Amino acid sequence: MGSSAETGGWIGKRMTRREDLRLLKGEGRFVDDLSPEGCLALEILRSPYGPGSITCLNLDDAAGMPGVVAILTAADLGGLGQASVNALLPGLAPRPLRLLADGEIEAMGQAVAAVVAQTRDQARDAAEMILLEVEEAPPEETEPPPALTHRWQGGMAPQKVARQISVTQSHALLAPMAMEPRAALALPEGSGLTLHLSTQTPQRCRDDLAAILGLPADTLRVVARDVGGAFGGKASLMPEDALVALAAHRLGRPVKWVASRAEEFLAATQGRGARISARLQLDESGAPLGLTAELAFPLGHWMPYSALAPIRNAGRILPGPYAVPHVDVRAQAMVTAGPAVNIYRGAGRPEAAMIMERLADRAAEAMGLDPLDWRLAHLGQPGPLAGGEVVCSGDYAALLHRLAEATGYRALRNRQQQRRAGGEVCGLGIGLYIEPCGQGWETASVTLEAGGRLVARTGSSAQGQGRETAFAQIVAEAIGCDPGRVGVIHSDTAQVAQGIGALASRSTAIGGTAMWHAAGKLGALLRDHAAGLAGCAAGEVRLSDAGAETPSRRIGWAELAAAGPIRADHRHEAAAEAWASGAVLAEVTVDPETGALTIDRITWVDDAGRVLNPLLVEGQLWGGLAQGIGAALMEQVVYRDGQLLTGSLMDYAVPRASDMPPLRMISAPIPSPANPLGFKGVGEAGCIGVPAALMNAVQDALLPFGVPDLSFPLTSEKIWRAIQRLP
Ligand code: SMO
Repeated sequence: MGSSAETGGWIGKRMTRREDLRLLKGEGRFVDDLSPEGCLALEILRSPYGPGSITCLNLDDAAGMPGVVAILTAADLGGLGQASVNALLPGLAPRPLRLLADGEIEAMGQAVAAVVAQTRDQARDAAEMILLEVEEAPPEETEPPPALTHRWQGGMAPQKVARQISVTQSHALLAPMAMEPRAALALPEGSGLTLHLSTQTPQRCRDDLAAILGLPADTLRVVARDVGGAFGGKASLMPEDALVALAAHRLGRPVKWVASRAEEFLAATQGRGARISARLQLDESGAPLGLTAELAFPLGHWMPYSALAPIRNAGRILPGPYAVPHVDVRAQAMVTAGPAVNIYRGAGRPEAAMIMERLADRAAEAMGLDPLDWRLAHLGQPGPLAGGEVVCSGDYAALLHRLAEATGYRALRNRQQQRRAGGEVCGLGIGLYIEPCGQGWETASVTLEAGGRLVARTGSSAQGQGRETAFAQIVAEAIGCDPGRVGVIHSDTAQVAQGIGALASRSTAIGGTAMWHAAGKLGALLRDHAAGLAGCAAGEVRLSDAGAETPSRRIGWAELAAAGPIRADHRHEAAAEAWASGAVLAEVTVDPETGALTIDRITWVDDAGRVLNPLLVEGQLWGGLAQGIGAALMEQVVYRDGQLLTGSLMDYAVPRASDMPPLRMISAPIPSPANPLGFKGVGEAGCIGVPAALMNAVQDALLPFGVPDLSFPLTSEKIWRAIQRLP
């Protein structure tokens, strides 16, 4: 396949993003930038009440409002099909999305009616004129049975336990905070529709919409041109997307909906929210013998496609990077009276890392060891985990040694003792993690088109990661041309009929591998073609940015393309998952008077496998770190008395540039054997290792105060109360 040695070395090159000039010049095209002729606006009436029965839904006043074209309620939705829910674990009774509440309200914020009007303001005004009365149900007295239970078990249960370490953690619900809120625009076309969606999964959205609307999938085209962030919040089809499609299909006119930020807080999917209890059994030397854990994950009141991914990820990757010969993990997922809880950057991996990292620190404390030393003594190896998953590669000891060396860890510990003696409150925290990066398949094609340009089409989508830059590098490496010759097309089902999209940190490992194979196949076709033209053997042809070099002459790209396009396709099915890993050290100082936390520095040794483009990797690490800091320090969705207190960015804190700490990143790549290029995932890592390191650092800082286990977010109030021994 590609002859990387002699051609360019595009893989590993620090290329700037080809996407950026367009975006920086304001030439990005997000859904709300599109306003076709005669486009109607859709706005949604959401229940301001929690669970209960709808006793009155009167549209009369709203229907007479200026500009109103139609109002949809559940009564108009007969005969619709269902979206899919990924059966990642057995035994789930799925609750797929419903477009509008039907008789019962299951959660505050649930959509009750959709108003379509000439303008957004008119639709909004009319929605306010709908009379909705709900008889709220009394709070449930008994917990309903879980929607799903699952157990991961493996290894021999320990016989003789010397000590048991217990930790319980509650994770706040988080809002996946994309800069661009969700948005949908549907245009009737022939017997079907074109949908512009802000989504991570265009093809699956098309298939789910086809099922819901009862239309053949090939009459629907889903396009996601620019997507302004997603983080899991746009990974699955949402009720509003389907409402827009339905309204446009019924009315025969373009219809658009763009979520307000308030709506995103009310009704977008949320992340995290689990409660986890775990116990690590140790022998007399402090070595782990077994891990038992109970995971309780909320689901919200309906289930998007990936609803089970977080609980499955959390359960299957325990005990993480440690040598624990026995695991017994019991998980349950509960339907709850809130928005759907779905994947959010990390998707279960942060929860698993958090519990193991706290157990590790507590175990070290119990054994009178430094947290680094306990870890170094009890690291596992890549290969099978006790619960059955198989980690492809990694060297956890190397990560920790590198981290200790780079930070001067032992000296930092000495310095901490001195600072403590001087009355300062300061801590060091390690976060060690493993991170599986997705399974399944992805598609790619590469075509030599008229004029000599190469066009790569990928089923992976993009929401700001730099996909076009990255995949052009892969094609250039495989073919031997310059990346500038390669155009990359994605996120349009008319151009790429089959694909999965961008989620689970899978795009480069799986989508990039598909692209590598497709480009390799095209290279072979091109060499054959050039050999025919030049009358030589294919083995004598070398491709370069100038075209095909043959013994007799050089055939330029345009000439190669002159007889018509030449295309190669590949569908890559990953035989195994690629597992990234990393180690983070957080250094923090706490002001004991106020509880205010300062992150003095974060050092991060990261094994993201073979690095395709260091600039893109660093961007992903930085972004994940920002969201990891958000989760650790400030973000939480708060409900009180059934109402949402964090309904705007005035109330829900997200990190700002000034919250970013000094960061040192050290790349320690071990190529993954799971794919030919050795790629692993990287996009979610910052949400996995960084929060765990911060938690351990804060708990370490508070050790002299004898503080019990804390939960995120570590607000100054929470830290101050802990120091003051207040509840
Ligand atoms: S949380 Mo990601 O979009 O799999």
